Amino acid sequence: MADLLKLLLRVAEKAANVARVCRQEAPLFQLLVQEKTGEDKNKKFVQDFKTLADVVIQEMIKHDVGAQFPEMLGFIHGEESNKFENGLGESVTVTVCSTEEETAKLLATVLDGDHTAASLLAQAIHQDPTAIEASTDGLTVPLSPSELGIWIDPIDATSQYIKGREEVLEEGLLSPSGLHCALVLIGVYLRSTGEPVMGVINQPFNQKDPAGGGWRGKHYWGVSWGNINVCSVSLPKGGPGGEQGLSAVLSSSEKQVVKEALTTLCGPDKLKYASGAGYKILCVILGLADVYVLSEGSTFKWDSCAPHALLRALGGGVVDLTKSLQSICGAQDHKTELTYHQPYTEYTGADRWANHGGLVAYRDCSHLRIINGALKGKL
Ligand code: 2IP
Ligand code: CA
Repeated sequence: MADLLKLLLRVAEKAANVARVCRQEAPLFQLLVQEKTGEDKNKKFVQDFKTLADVVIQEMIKHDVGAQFPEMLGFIHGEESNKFENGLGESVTVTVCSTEEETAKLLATVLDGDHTAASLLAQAIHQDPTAIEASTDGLTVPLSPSELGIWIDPIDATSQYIKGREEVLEEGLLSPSGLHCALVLIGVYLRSTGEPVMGVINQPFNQKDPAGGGWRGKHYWGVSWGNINVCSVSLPKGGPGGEQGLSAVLSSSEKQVVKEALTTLCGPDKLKYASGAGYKILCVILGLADVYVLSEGSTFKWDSCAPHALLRALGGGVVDLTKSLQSICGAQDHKTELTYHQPYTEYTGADRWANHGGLVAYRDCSHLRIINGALKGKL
């Protein structure tokens, strides 16, 4: 498990480099932000450069993990399909090839011959990232790669990534929108039970280098299995809620009834809104909010798996809100925790993997009980 963790930290850093390069290199940036008009709207390569960047990152992670742990191939999933259609109507399967040149050649076919963009992207994919320090020495978990599966969200909060607003982050404060909400999320779950056992979160745009103007990222990780609970984040003392009441973070599109119930519970100052499902769970992990409540099924397994593992390592978790409100013993009932191994067979496409019952992310069980009490009978 320590080797898998080191590898995931490395590939997440590579993914963050690709995300940064797509914003830093003009030919890629233009593809990323361009408005689609007229005829171009129907060309899939133009329509979906962002999707291509996502697919390329996802395939790179599959490629690198599969090379070191072949038993995991077939159990590495993500949001995107790697089948593309170029402007000529040809179908292309995007994969990471063994050399940078081959990858560039393949990408050029999806980018309708834009060799500059294809080469820049291939270069970022094949580049070795700077070493990631993680004190994983002595971390032994009795699980083998053949028991595990992976969920990847190559870039969560894509709209913030594309808008690209730069914020100066203040220590200890939640900042509702901007580039810092974009996260690379890699979660590992147990195939037999679906529990999340390891998570890596990479924030590609954490701090802008005042000298060079480039961005520095930040990463977080956690492992949770049986009595082994290790997290790169330490628990904040008291947190923003502390004795003064609970703080919550919501999506700005949350239902009015939930907004009202939580305004009553937390008070207007302790109820915050932020973009990105992954970023909102990260806020709970970092103690910038006590809970993240979502009443809709608008998140997916790839959004929640990685940060869920970190919360478990800290003694918290992520429950299905609908099930949690129905359960008699609330937080004591572990059956309400989200799992990652089984699709909803009554749905098709991405919806098979949605967290349909909504969710509550929490660090402390007592907070989950308070949320259950405040929302019971209201949804
Ligand atoms: C999205 C992204 C959105 C979030 C949505 C996710 O993933 O995190 O920001 O909505 O649930 O699925 P909201 O910000 O309202 O919480 P992606 O950006 O990868 O599509
Ligand atoms: Ca997402």
